[in-house]
Amino acid sequence: MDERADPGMGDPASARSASVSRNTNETSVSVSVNIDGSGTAKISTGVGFFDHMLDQLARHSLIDMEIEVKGDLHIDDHHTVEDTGIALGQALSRALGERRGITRYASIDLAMDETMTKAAIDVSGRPFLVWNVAFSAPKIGTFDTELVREFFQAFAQNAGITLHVLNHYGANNHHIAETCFKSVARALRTATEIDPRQANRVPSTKGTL
Ligand SMILES: [Mn+2]
Repeated sequence: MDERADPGMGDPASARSASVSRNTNETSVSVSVNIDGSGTAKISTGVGFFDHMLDQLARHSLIDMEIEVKGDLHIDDHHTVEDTGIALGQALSRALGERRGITRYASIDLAMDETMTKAAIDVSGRPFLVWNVAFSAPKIGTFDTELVREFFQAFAQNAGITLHVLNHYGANNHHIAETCFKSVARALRTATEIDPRQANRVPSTKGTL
């Protein structure tokens, strides 16, 4: 495995951005993020439904994301989805740096038509996923619904965030998946934003995250 990181050294010291390239025998992933962006997305994973979900993640987190993946889709979508989650999580963690000044905690109950999903985030440095989402079908089009969890597991682990996702109810599996991405996006936006009341402090009594 070859992993290279650009911690954004060429950017101003205040810029919260990072790039990660991750190459294995299964996938080649390039990710760039800018936390203080406007939600612009340039996404190409070769998996249409996943591109649609990542678009939502960028748009509603206001984190600019460029994601290009070439994966072993002749096998299935699993490696592509998981490795995108790993690289995106690593890029976010690097962009957050020592996590100084962040709001840290956020949660939202997000409605979409008949579906309601909660995401609660602690940008803690401690990776943890609690996943309480059930799909009523194994596929959305050609996309395996179980990969939604795989993505968020890889993302939370590598971003160093505690992430709880709870689907309260819903009937349509596309809506259930989409509310997972949108609720995480909105919670991520708030939790990673600079809190002006503690802009130069690490938000922990330990002094480190
Ligand atoms: Mn949709």
